[in-house]
Amino acid sequence: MNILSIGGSDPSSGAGIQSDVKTFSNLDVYGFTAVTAITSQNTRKVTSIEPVSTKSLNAQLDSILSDFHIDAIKIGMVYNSQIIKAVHSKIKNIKIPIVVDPIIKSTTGAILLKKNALYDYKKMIIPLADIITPNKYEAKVLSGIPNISKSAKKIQSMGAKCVIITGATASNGKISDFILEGKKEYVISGKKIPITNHGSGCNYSASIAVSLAKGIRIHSAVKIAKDYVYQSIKNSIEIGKGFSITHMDNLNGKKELLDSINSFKQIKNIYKVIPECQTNFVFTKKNPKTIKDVLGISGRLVKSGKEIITAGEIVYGGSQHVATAVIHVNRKFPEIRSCINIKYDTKIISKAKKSGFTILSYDRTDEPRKSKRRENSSISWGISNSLKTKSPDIIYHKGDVGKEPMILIFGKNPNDVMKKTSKITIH
Ligand code: PXL
Repeated sequence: MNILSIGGSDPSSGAGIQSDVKTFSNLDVYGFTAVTAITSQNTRKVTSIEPVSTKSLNAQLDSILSDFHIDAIKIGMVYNSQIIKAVHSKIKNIKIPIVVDPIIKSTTGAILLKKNALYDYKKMIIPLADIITPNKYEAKVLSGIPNISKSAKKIQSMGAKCVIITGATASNGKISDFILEGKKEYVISGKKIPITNHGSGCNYSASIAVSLAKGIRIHSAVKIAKDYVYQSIKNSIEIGKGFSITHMDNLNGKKELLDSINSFKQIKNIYKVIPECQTNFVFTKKNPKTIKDVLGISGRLVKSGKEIITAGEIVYGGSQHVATAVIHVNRKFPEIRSCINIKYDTKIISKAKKSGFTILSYDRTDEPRKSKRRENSSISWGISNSLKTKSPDIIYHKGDVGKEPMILIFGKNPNDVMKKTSKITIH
């Protein structure tokens, strides 16, 4: 997949085309850019803005459009009327999804769309949009209407097919986006992190562009974008003296986990160790607090005949039980960050003993009734009760009424877990 981002250069790489290239890359898409303006800014202020010449912009767009297949376009900062006209005339006949992110002011307060260009922006950029993603402030500037629903309708009447007003409302730690998709209106809420960051708006619209390129429906695209922005704010870095810059870490973690899942699938006869409740394979960030800090497979590794299929995606919060187990072990042994669950088998335990593994176990029938009633509590109880002074390679239990016996294999990283699994399973 290839996406073209048309927008301003931000030398701090917090926003603009530099940020978009990072987002595309994080989401496994190749990013092209066409620079509309060169801004000079850091995390505290914008000190200069120089739009590029239309000749240069046209040449950049020609270079990209004449050579590459493009799956979607994102339009960000288009500073003045000349830039707007140039973008419009090059893009207007292109039949690929276009996301327009109206950039009016920077986080630090600088004007990024000239006031006298607003008319041309509404006439020439908004109609290009399959999706437009103004925040509440930008929606009001574009429509002149403070009411969210009316404002979205007004922007749609200017020619945008779908209008998403980000951060339309916020209350009780939630932030909600308002979506007007054709005639349908709906709201999608997510957790709010109450800090202003540099880059979150760009991250949102770039993620939406990736989803559109992949043919993902708007409702899901919004959820994915909200999650991406949430993670990027959570991981934001105080790299300068002003606002934090949104950032994604542990994406290598995702790749590491994926590689190890693929190697796990290649272990001979490994389908035999997949339990009834299926298998999850997890990798946590450092210092995890909740399962949202742990990468896991949303639909687990499932057995189909002698084959193992990854059902779902590798996402934060993708596992409940195995993630809970690794969080508990990680609290006592921070070097342990990965875990997999496989079917209980005495032969596997004997083999692990022979390999010198540190093996712990707990008896679920010993769990106090009070604890059992709490959702997801057995694993917390079992792990906390079994941990000793040495970090475990394996923790197992032999089940309880209606509960399947299980082996959990722990390691520093997914590759470590995969290797241990390969060593002790019967081939
Ligand atoms: O965050 C919006 C934005 C987009 N594009 C560029 C920017 C900014 C904010 O500073 O500088 C080039």
